[in-house]
Amino acid sequence: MRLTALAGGVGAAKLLSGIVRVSPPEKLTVIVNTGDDFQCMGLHISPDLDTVTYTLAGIENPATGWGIRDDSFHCLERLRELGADTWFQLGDRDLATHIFRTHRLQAGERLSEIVSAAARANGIQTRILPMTDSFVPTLVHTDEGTLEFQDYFVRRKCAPVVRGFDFKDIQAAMPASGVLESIRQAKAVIVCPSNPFISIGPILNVPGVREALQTTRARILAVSPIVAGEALKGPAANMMRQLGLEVSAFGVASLYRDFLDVFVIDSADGDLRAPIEALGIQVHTVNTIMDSTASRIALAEPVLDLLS
Ligand code: FO1
Repeated sequence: MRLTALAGGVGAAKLLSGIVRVSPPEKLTVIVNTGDDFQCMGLHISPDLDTVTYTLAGIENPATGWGIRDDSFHCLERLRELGADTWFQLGDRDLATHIFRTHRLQAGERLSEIVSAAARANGIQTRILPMTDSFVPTLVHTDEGTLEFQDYFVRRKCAPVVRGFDFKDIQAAMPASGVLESIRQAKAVIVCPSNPFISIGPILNVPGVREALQTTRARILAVSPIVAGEALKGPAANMMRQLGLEVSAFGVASLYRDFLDVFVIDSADGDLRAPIEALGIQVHTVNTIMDSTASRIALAEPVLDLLS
């Protein structure tokens, strides 16, 4: 079965690592958010692409979800000694990825080519695609003005109140080669349990992607990133609250209702089945908390069953 997944960072990477343990990794294409990308110390950082790549390679840092396991921070410490602003923690081995990517981008290569090269070098059989080769950074409109995403997320620790989002220059961006085809030609599409605004939102805003999801013959399934009114990780619940949306799996289902066939929600949210079904979406309840390899597989299995 040919599968395509839309992915943000940590939550998506965990589910994908379960999926590739129980189905052929080479049949999976992952379209990854690049709205979090930014320049740090002259380097091009792609947090979600790296989280997905490191996790599928089995070298992710399990404590943070981002960066490389057991990495050291000698370079960052030295930069701090030199008086540099070091609010964004770049590990030594992680830095190699950013240097590799930045150098090749400067030489004129496309981001998607560089991502493929890194995946190959990491022994990954799954196809990883950035949503676009263009730089379309997420801008967060807040009560303190408009902030670049990593400024809002890491430096300001999501403290400003969110009023909305923009993805700079996205109307002029093209989907990376293979993005639309992989949605149109897949047997099924999985929307990973990622933040609907800042992880899945940018992908849906790449020209042609939402239309491809609305018109594909693939069955489309999403896993809720909200469980019992809280986000599994990150600021999704706060953002929903601040934007005046219902903070629940129902709130997320409403955002995807124009293309979603099946919504997998946590067993704790069984009472939301009827309202979500009333949106015309089939509902399946299961434990969606992925706190071990076994629980990643235990979520991946019913997801694949529902799609086969
Ligand atoms: N997140 C943090 O909260 N603090 C950091 O210092 C940090 C460093 C970092 C370095 C490389 C990388 O790929 C990701 C990193 N992240 C860090 C995570 C990242 O900024 C966010 O988790 C994602 O953008 C949200 O999906």
